[in-house]
Amino acid sequence: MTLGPRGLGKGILEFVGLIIVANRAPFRLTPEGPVPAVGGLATALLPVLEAREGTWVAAREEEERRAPAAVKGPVHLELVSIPEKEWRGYYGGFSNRILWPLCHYFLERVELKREFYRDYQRVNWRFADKVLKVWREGDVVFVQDYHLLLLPRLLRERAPRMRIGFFYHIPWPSSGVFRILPWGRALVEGLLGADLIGFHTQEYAENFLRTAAYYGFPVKEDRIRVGDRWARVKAHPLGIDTERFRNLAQDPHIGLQARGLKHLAGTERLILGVDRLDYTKGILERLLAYERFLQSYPQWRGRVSLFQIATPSRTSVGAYRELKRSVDEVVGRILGNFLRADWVPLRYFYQTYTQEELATFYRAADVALITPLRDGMNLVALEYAYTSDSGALVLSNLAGAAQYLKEAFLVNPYDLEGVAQTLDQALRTPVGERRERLTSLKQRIQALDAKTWAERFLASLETA
Ligand code: ADQ
Repeated sequence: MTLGPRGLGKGILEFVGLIIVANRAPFRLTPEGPVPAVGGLATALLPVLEAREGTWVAAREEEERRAPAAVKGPVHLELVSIPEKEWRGYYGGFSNRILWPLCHYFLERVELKREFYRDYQRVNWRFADKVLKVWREGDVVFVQDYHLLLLPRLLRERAPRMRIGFFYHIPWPSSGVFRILPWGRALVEGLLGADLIGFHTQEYAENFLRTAAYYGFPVKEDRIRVGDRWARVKAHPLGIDTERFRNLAQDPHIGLQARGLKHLAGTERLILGVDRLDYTKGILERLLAYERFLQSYPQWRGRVSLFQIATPSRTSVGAYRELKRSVDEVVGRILGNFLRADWVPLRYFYQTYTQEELATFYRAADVALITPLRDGMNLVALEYAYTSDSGALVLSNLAGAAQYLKEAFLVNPYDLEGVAQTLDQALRTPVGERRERLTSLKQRIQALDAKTWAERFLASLETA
């Protein structure tokens, strides 16, 4: 499917072409035309793709079956068709009921079913066929994330000279945990088909090196020997589009909206949580910590309000529907216990917003409470710190972002009392100190800019 001309311009590097492979396309195809996807991946990869002869390979999603065959758009898109049953095993099964919980250390949620693995293999083969169809000698292939761990090796076997990069967006767990998978060796071998493998943090990179060593691959510093070649492993953190968020931070219209939102809260201070509704994001624990905070620090009752935004996510997976019910229940309980005629302690928004609307929330909030139980990076923390003018960021020390955002108020998200205490501290911190922390945070976030991320990764791949 062609969404625009190939070869719109010249890239900085001398590649013939670039093929990005990801489970999701950078925009959804609707009968009305392409709708851009919000989030880190599209932001980070579209500019580099547009600047080259770029192709994006992704799975064709159910809702896109009725979309027009060709739509005018920014890049050349190739869709991989996947039969419904295989999609369920590959996506809802192996990706989201095995790899996702395992890599986030939710071992009791891992469902080791062989049929999931078989569908995962089949879909990775389908992706390999599609990539090989569009690949031309010299093209660089850049594969994304945990849905496609087997792909690099499948490509390497059929095109030994292909340049392959891979970025893993979620945590790579300790090797002791990864070994739980009966297919662990095959997955690691699959990934080792790549020349360069990137992770958000040094910790994940080291975990991967140890996992490869466990399966018997010789490891030398940041390199792993695979037959007669070497694969390189690197921490290469992905951040946000800082130019975009700087503009949102300065937009006077959004400033006005933010004041309106603060007025709606009706309290001295506004606390904000923004997440996909996912058990790794710690929404339930955060609500319990907030409940504890209202109990332990009664002086804040009537003076603070928590706005929790939860984006609907993976609603076809049972665990996510159960989580929704539990969150609804705790929201109801907090409101039942604390709501007063003149004070709404908590507002819960179960919906998706535009980036402008999210920026409005960021600018209105005095404190962002970002407390995932595990997270590869967490871009919301970066977006908040970059957009806020005088707010405080309370951040989980189990998010990859905590490795970089040292001036945040770091918390252990499992320690409800500790979160409540740090929330009190953040609320009491004078504006001067909050601004100083934000200035340092913004500098750190600038260094992780998403628009240069892919260029930097591809430059490392050249020399890998
Ligand atoms: P996610 O788990 O999706 O990403 P995150 O990094 O926080 O988590 O990115 C979420 C994105 O969605 C943000 O850009 C945010 O603005 C947007 N978003 C969230 N709620 C929204 C809403 N209600 N409406 C609109 N947009 C919303 C995975 C990994 C992370 C890793 C990223 C990037 O799990 O750890 O940081 O990939 O590699």
